[in-house]
Amino acid sequence: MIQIIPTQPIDGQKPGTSGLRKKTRVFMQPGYLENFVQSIWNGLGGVAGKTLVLGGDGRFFNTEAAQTILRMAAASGAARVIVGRDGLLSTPAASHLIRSRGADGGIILSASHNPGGADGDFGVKYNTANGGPAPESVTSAIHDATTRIAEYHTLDAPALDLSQPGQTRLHQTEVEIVDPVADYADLMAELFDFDAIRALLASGFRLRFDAMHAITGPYAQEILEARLGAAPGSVVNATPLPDFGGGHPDPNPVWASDLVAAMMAPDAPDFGAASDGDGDRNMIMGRGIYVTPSDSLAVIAANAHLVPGYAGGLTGVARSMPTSAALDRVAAARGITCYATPTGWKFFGNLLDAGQATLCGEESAGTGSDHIREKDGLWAVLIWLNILAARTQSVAEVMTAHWQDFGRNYYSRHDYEEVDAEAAAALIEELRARLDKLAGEKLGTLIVREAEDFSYRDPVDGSVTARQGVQIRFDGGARLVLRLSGTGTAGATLRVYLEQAVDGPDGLDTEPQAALAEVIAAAEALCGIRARLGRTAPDVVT
Ligand code: G16
Repeated sequence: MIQIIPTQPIDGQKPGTSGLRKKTRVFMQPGYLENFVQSIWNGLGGVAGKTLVLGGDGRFFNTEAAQTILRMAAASGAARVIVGRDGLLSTPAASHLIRSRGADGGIILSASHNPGGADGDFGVKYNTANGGPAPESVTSAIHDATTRIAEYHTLDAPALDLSQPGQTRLHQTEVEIVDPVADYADLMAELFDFDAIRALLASGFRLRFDAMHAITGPYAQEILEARLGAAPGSVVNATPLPDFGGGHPDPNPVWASDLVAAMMAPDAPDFGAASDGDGDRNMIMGRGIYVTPSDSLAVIAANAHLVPGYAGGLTGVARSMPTSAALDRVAAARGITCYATPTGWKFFGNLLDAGQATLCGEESAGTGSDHIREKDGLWAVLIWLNILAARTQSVAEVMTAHWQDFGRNYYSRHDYEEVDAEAAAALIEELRARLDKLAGEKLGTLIVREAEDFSYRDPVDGSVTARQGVQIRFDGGARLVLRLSGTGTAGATLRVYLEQAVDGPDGLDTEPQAALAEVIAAAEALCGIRARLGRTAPDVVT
């Protein structure tokens, strides 16, 4: 029985860098999720007759939200909803399912790397038929719909049993429950040389994959342990939990400190990796070495031809603007174009769809390719394993050789989290007002070469996205970027991105924070971040 429930617009339902993210309790307020979901339908011009994919990362409220969305899709006449068993799908698996099943779009329930639980964060994002995050034109239409909503449609129906794969029906909508892992694992087997990886793992090579009690546990157990033969127990924290075991499922040296400790120990495994809440981010380590996401992207670009799925070479590569220029060095050496986009995976979609880029990545631990339209944590792990198998070198040896061949871009990001939103916005606005006059100014020991507020013109559709971060380049190869995060749910997060390029052959093995000391000092000299935000140090250093 369809129910039409009168409602009113709720303030603040504006999708950010990656969908709508709020405190879980905000999403649990009566009508909050319903308003946003109905606004997605309205922003799309309705879902009658459409096929949708639905799944989430299993965080607290995932189950209830999936049932609500199923009822709302059925009440609005969707022809079919393909849903992961128990309402679960990793973000990469959802992207793949949308593409492989020719769906019109999909809803992913996740706040990604943000903590979960009743007091944590929840999120909803809409992906389009190409499998990628909705572009700005679609998210603005959805936001617009949230400001005009007057009613939502749902069903008076009991919860569906989503625990077994199969077909069922809700009102007039076909609901297909699928194994969340199988299709994705098959795709990985097509891209990579599983025999070579299996041989590597059989040769005594040890790995540790930390699923951080998030969605990739079952995926990693199936692919790494069952299909590739990694020793049982190689996948740790493998059981997804609604609150991620109280942890912060963000694969970086701070939040995955257990993995870092294991990889820095004398008896460390050969390879270590982690993924985030919804499985799209990755962290790569070798024995005694952490690989920055920017370096990982560059190494993958330089070695992709060794991997079956990319043996034909790369058409082009892309990185987000704050990501280091290590990728640019590889692209220049290989004679391919390297695009710099704003932060947000959605900006890679057009380049991937148009065949102008094969490989994309971001400093925020996202790496992926044209196999889907999201970043992909386990894909990054598998391409590294395939490269290590093909090169018969350790991670540390691969990195040393890479820096010798291409030069090195020391890189770090300093985050000031949950700071006063007005103070952070004022800091950025004042900086913007000074940009025209910065060239030639001395900040600490560094001289500004050029300064800009990054603006992106999409080479495929010509759309322009402005005000995407302050970028300052210095004489001598240093770069500083400042921007406010678009994924936080409390206060503001200021991200300070620091880079120092060294061409080599000398100076390639300095400790990164030491190599970046002059840029760190220049950032303070520029705008007195710590004093203005009332902090003595960044909260997270990656
Ligand atoms: C999301 C986006 C990424 C972006 C990251 C950080 O990642 O998909 O493209 O780089 O947020 O964005 P911000 O700096 O605005 O917080 P995820 O893994 O959270 O979906």
